[in-house]
Amino acid sequence: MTKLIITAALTGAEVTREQQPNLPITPEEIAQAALEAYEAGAAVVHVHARLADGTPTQDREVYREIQRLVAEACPVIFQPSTGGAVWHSAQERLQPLELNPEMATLTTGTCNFGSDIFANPQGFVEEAARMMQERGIKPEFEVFEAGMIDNALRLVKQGLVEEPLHFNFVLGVPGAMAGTVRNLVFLVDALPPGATWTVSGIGRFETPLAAVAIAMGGHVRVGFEDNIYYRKGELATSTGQLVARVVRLARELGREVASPDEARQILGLPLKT
Ligand code: KMH
Ligand code: ZN
Repeated sequence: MTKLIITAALTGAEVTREQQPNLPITPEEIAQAALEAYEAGAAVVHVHARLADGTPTQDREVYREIQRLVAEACPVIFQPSTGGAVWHSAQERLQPLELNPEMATLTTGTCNFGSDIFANPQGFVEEAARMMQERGIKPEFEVFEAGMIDNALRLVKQGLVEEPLHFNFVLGVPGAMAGTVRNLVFLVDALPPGATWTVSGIGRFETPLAAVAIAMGGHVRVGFEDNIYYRKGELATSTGQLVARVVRLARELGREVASPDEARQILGLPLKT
């Protein structure tokens, strides 16, 4: 089976320090969390920027500093968010793409997100896809609802994205698809040949879906953006701790873990070293 790519979602836009005292916020803290996640086995870091007071920001200069410090710290694939927070404007959300990262996320449809709406109208999706294509940035399609797969395939027909595609199934966000094994299997079945996929189980869905994805030949995302607990009632100490558990699960299930360069090969990205 292909080696397992572990993505560490370090900060997100929603979790607060009050909820998770170890949440990395400053560029230095995010780079340190990236290093810990890399040392534990992560090949990709999914990054959201914050201002010093914890407010989510899509400011390219904050992302630039994070990108620089992460690259100094370790050779992971840097994957900034174009999702931002639900209240960010489309233009704010596109700013990290100006840094030409190897990858970036792109959600290909609108859905409920807790009591908010995560708006991704077609015009925004096409503009983001075009910008990524022009800059050679590989999209990771964030799928919160099944129709988002179809919309990613539409981008292929429009000539805005080249195959092979890479998807992340974000399962368990209140208001969107639940974190069930049935949903994961259904989504994987809907993928085109040659596509790669990872799963982000939100909250209590994180570890069970990680185990299923490892067994199915998919990839896994964990981290404070998705889940702040190590187990029920016990906060995790770091995203690295959550990554380390995925590595142990993978070993038990006979799956080797991909280095960043092995992940680049699996995802069809140019090698760095
Ligand atoms: N914060 C969510 C509203 C992404 O990073 O691309 C969107 C999100 C998706 O986290
Ligand atoms: Zn995100």
